[in-house]
Amino acid sequence: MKSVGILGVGQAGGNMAEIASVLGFQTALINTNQRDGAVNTRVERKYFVPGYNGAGQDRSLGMRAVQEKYREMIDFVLGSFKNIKLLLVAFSTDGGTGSGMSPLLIDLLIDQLPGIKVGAIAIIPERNVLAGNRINTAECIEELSQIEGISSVFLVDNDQMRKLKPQSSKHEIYLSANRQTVEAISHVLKITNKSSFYGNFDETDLMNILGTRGVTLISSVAITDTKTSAEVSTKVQSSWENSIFCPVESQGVIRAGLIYEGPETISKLINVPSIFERVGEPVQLFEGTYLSETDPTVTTILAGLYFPTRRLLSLEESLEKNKERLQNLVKKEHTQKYESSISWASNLKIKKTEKQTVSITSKLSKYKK
Ligand SMILES: Nc1nc2c(ncn2[C@@H]2O[C@H](COP(=O)(O)OP(=O)(O)OP(=O)(O)O)[C@@H](O)[C@H]2O)c(=O)[nH]1
Ligand SMILES: [Mg+2]
Repeated sequence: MKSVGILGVGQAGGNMAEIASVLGFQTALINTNQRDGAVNTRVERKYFVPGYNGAGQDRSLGMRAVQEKYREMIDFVLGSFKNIKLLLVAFSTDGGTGSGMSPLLIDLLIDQLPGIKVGAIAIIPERNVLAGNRINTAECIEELSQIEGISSVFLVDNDQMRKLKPQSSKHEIYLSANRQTVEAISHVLKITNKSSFYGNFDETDLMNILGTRGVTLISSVAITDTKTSAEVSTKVQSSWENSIFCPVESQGVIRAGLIYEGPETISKLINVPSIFERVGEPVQLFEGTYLSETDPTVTTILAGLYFPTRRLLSLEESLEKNKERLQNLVKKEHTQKYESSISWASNLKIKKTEKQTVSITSKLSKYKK
């Protein structure tokens, strides 16, 4: 059994948990909307918050659901995962349910799950989403970044997938993003089960890295046909730009993993200081070398990174630019009135309501000659 569990919250979280189930993770989901969660058939354990029918992009509704039902939610989580070392709560930051519930829920779970670290898989929306979604993301990330005892936060960037596949439908973007995220985590877990003569990367190493507070990124890159250390370093560094996670923006990785799989000849080209030049040397590095005749691949895990200010500002900027227009739009909701210029014409439609009955005798006399 894998030592990482995935708890999906809200629709995107449920979809992430669905793929995780397929890849053999222990999973569960929580939603305010039963119909959304029902489609994730591979997830066996589900908790639907009674009395809710979705949060309609309203984070405060999601948050309220936790305030009302946190006891049930904690019990549900305790009963859903067995022998895990890390629980990752997956959700989108721009909806209502997952975005509103998750920071508070994570904060509570940190103290309520003995011996289990709690981290997050938080989805950042594409650049073209509308104001309401941007506001949700900004609020959610701010709350998430303030949680004291939190472990790794994986920031899944839907925009990264859009860059790779500009013509895809939303659905394809979501599915590929979910798959890549769960595969990256699954890949590093699988490595911990392999043995090597030359340097094992074991589960304790991995948990040490993933237990780090801050933003975490996992990336893998094939280094087939590379001839120099500099080329290898460049390829590894560009894998940090092209993974499904928000690209690294600044120095400051705290703990890292560096795993090489492939033939021995190419393993000699790995030069740790040169690889880490861009992000700064971490406090601790956990290495693994697995010699085989497969394509040479370097997998890196960078933990303890700063939240990517530039990426988040790109979401906030358009709010700032449209501040007045947005404020006016919202004000208008309650102030707007339509005044018709033809109100006089309403009289045209007034029917005489009371019909005067005329007596038979008077009608008869009217026709009398
Ligand atoms: N990567 C990924 N992103 C998704 C997926 N589904 C939705 N999203 C993102 O999540 C946003 C919508 O959030 P949902 O997860 O549907 O919201 P929710 O948590 O269910 O909250 P409410 O529907 O408001 O109650 C979209 O704008 C996308 O950014 C998914 O399966 N994968
Ligand atoms: Mg939903």
